[in-house]
Amino acid sequence: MSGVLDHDLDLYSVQAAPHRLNDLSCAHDRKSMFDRDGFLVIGKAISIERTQAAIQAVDDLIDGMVPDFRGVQFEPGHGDKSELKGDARRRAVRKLMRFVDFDPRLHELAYDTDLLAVVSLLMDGQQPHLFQDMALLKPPGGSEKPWHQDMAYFNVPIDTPVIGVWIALEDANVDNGALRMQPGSHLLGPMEHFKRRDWQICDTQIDRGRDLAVPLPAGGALIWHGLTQHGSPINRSDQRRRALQFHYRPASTQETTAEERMAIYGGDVRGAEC
Ligand SMILES: O=C(O)CCC(=O)C(=O)O
Repeated sequence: MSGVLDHDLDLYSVQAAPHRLNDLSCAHDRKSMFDRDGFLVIGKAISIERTQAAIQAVDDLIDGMVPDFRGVQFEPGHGDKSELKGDARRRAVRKLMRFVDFDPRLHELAYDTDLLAVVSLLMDGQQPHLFQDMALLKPPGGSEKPWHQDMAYFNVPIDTPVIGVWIALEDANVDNGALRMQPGSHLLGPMEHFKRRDWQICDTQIDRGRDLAVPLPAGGALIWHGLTQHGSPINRSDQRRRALQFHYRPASTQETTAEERMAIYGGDVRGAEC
């Protein structure tokens, strides 16, 4: 394991989120739970066959089977990436970006009709538009994703109902870097973010001990509101924790500018302390 622990361990709780819905159909009468907690946990969102096909698709993209695909990002500290081959290369990748148009197996997951029906419901019936797709692969030693709100990354009006969907391609648990959520934190509104270990909420602003870990089996999903505070610690195990993440906004959303976003979320821009 190559990861470096550069943050307080008590930023992340080990207490598991209690409510897990069986499948996507159960989400249809749980909008009030989503509105209260800022997230829903689904035990089985896609089949094991589709998780396996997705893992193969991710490996194919990492292995260079689709020459035009350029969205591979590595964990820090791996030297010359062109020298990395096979399993060593796959285990060095932190994320893939913008892959849906490069692989039909991943494309069909992002546009799954059962999933989009839930996303639309959580947007109060608006039509979802996929605007970001990533694979977050957190290999053994894979680095922390500090606490943040996804809205701090997106140039959209502040009241846009952005929905994030995170699908576990293999079991995620407290040791290999399952996501941590602050329940109800979307109701606190936008938080200032700072460029520290990442683009993140200041560690001193995190309500320590209130967060929940969200372990998921392969094929499970976590669906959250764009203002819900979340993050994930370093992967301290020798197991991988591969996941897909999709972000949707209403198709009618008009983009804003980075300046407008930073006027709200940019802690340093606003002269705030961290
Ligand atoms: O997958 C992870 O560990 C973190 C994902 C996340 O929170 C993000 O990219 O917004």
